[in-house]
Amino acid sequence: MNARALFMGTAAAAVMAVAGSLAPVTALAEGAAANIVRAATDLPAPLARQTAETVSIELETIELVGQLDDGTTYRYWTFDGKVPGPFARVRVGDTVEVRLKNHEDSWMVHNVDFHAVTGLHGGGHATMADPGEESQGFTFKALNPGLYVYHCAVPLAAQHIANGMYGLILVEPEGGLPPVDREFYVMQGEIYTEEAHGSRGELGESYDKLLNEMPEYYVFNGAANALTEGKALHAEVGETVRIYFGVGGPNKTSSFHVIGEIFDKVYNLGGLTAEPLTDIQTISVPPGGAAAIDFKVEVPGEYILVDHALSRAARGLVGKLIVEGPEQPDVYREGVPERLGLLAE
Ligand SMILES: [Cu+2]
Repeated sequence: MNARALFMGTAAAAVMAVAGSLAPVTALAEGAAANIVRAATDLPAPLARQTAETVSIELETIELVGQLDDGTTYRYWTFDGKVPGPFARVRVGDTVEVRLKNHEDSWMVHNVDFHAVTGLHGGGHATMADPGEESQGFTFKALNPGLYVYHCAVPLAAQHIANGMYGLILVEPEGGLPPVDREFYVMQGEIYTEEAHGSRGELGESYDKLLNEMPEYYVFNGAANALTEGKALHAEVGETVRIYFGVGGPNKTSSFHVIGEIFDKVYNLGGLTAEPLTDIQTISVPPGGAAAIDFKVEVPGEYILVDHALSRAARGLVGKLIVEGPEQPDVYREGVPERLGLLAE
């Protein structure tokens, strides 16, 4: 299997970026900023194979000016031009060949450290690449199933992560995960700009705020309010959904919550071999950590993805899951009988 198969949807996302931004933010006057938001639907399908194989992951580190907020841009450092980087999907026992190239227009050295790797720096040592260079790469055996973060680990790693260099790799257990109707890919991060939240134009990074852990922006999939409007998550009443949720960080633990829903199952901390937690309201996901969350959507409406440290919502950390279908008054309806006149007789 090649990287294209592993990262199905990346090309489609690139086409969408060219065709016009689907992000809720409006076009900038200069029109030069890229849409760096990776769609929550941009992940490969379950592998559905019974045997281990040799698979390839090919990444390119790209620095580019992207749209951070309405009228606001930022120079992102990315894997493959989007935040988060591509969702990698392998199976336990697979032998994985990782190749990393650093785009010639980069200013910085980059690499990649996969938490799914057992070995030196998670591959970080073998993937160091100067601008315009390709690293020697590395090969690893996926020993432990789970949902893992990967990230750039070039010093100062916190800076590379804050600028967008993180993603998830799923190592499917034998037999895979229980099937669901829809799978989504969501990651949380922080951005430390010199200018205050809400400033317009191209913002610069603040080293002081980074070291003091005082971000101006909090983001799902790279930009303020990115997973709303044209990039909201969608499902139909009665479907089961799974969110692969990770925190790039670099610093803040997420108290991930979906307003109006209860997580039926949580693969806590990304562990896929223990029994999942059940009936959970909010999960705690540390930087460099992840969780898979399953729930059935029983009632139509707009469900809001948040970090329940809710001040962060005002700094960009809001997403939406839009559920369509017939009303389910047995599960939820507005009003109580006497207020609706139903007890009149
Ligand atoms: Cu980097």
